[in-house]
Formats: sequence, C-alpha cells, structure tokens
Amino acid sequence: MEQKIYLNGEFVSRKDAKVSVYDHGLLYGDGVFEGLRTYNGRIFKLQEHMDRLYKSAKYICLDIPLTKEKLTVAIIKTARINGQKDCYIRVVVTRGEGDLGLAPEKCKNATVFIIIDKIKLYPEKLCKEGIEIITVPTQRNSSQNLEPQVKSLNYLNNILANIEAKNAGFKEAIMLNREGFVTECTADNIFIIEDDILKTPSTHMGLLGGITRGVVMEIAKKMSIEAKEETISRYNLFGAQECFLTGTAAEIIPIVKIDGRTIGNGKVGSITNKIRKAFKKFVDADGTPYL
Ligand code: PXG
Repeated sequence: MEQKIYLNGEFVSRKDAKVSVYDHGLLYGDGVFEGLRTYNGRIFKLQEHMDRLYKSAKYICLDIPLTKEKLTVAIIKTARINGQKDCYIRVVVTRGEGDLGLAPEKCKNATVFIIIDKIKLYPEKLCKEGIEIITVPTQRNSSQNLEPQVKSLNYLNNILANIEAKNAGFKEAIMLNREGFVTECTADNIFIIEDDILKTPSTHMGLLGGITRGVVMEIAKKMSIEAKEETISRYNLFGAQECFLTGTAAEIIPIVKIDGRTIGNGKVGSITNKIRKAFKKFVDADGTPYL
C-alpha cells in the first residue's frame, strides 16, 4: 500500500508531501512535534501525546489550527489509511510560511503534517545485554534558554550531544545540566536503581517529561517497587545497582556501563528485567484502536 501523509487537511503521497522553503519550521526550527507508536493496531498513550503537543505549542505561542479533538481524529484516520498494525507516528506543527525575518506574526497559517512510518525496532541483543554510554560536554538546555519540556523542532542541543557520543564510539549520551546533575539522554529519559529504589530526575532538572517515563513510574508503583524523582549526580550513576533508558521508540534499554564504570555486576539488572516484562504486558493491553 502506498504511504499517505496528512498535510494541512489532505492526504498526499510522499512525493507530494512538500512544505515551503519559507516555512519557519525549516528556517528557524520554529515548531513542535510528537513521536508516537502503535502496538497491534492501537495507538499507545494518544491522549498523553496530544496533551504534551498542545502544551508545547502553547509555550511557544503557536496556535494549532485544529482542536485537540480534530487533530486526534486526523491522527487516527492517517494511521488507518496507512494500514500498518505496528508503526511510528510523527506529528509536526510548524509556525508556517513567513518571510526571511524571525517575526512569527508574519506566518499566517501553521503547517500541520502527520507521517506514518515503520517503527525502528531495537535489536533484541541490545535489550538482553545492555549498552555502554557516556556523559558528554554539551549541557542540556536550561529552562531559561529553551525549556526542555517543550518538544520543539530545535533538537540541535541533543544532536550535538549525540555527535559527541558517536565521536567517542558510543550509541547514546547522558546530558548533564549546568549544575552537573543528570537530565536525560539525547532522545530518552534515564532511570537508576539505588538502594532498591527506582529513581529518575525531576523535569525541573531540565528534561522532557517522557510518556514512557510516566508509564514506567506507574508500572513500578503497581509492582510495589518504590519509585521517585530525585536529583542524580554522576556519583549516583556510577554507584547505581541498575540503570536503563526509556523512550517511545527505544521502550526500555538497559545500561551496563557509564563512562567506563560497570553498573552493578555489568549484566542487565533483575528490576530492569521485571519492569521490561511488565511494560510489554502494559502496551499489549493499552491504546486507541484505529484499524
Ligand atoms: N527525551 C527526549 C529529548 C526525547 O526526544 C524522550 C526523552 C522520551 O520521551 P517519550 O515520550 O518518547 O517516552 C524523547 C522522545 C526518534 C524518536 O525518532 C525520539 C523520541 C521519541 C520517538 C522517536 O528518535 N524522543
């Protein structure tokens, strides 16, 4: 079946899905987005992603030209038309076409598009054995610069950190804030287990409030694993019993080494494995149907 992309209210083929070179999403990274996925014909945590999208848009004073309900219907429709049971959904809203100046008020119509694509599945080996990551020099944006809770089209901060990790031969980077505390990775949130307690930094440290992060906190509480937001330093990372990352695409990725220090016994931890299993069950039972 040919891929159909929703673009400003119409369904078009990939080759016709084009936006202007004057679009401020392209010229200035002026816009917001969401990355969702589906499991077996159901969109995972659709409402939560929509809430985050509209909050991101509000923060940057961008009026999404559709109500939340109408955009939700458009997403469901786009997923249905594309007909894949397990897919990735990218929803993007840009400031729209303007002139070459920054002035957002010159952009009269926001650009809205929805892409349904294949979900990138992480190799099972990586999830079984865990990965090694590093902290990098590029700091996460502070809230006073560009609020990291806003999922904006400005990802250069994270891309730079990603490049630093790749240059050093690693797949992911842990980004610290200006005070040197742990925030998140370049496209995933981070958790540690310390004193048998599941810990993740608060969004006030400067990080995206991940949907998967929220689900993991919920699952942990249901499993009677104590879970809380806490300030995490590199000292806490290196001394942790276990560590893992969470994200829509990545789901739950175990970390076995950070900055050359082995985490726990260097094997994927038992609590991480328990949470991974519970997460799989959770996603099977949840979601908005579209087929
Ligand atoms: N932090 C950042 C900076 C992110 O971009 C997450 C954490 C995890 O949030 P969620 O809500 O997904 O649990 C993200 C999300 C991709 C891709 O294509 C990236 C994300 C989500 C989906 C796809 O690389 N990042």
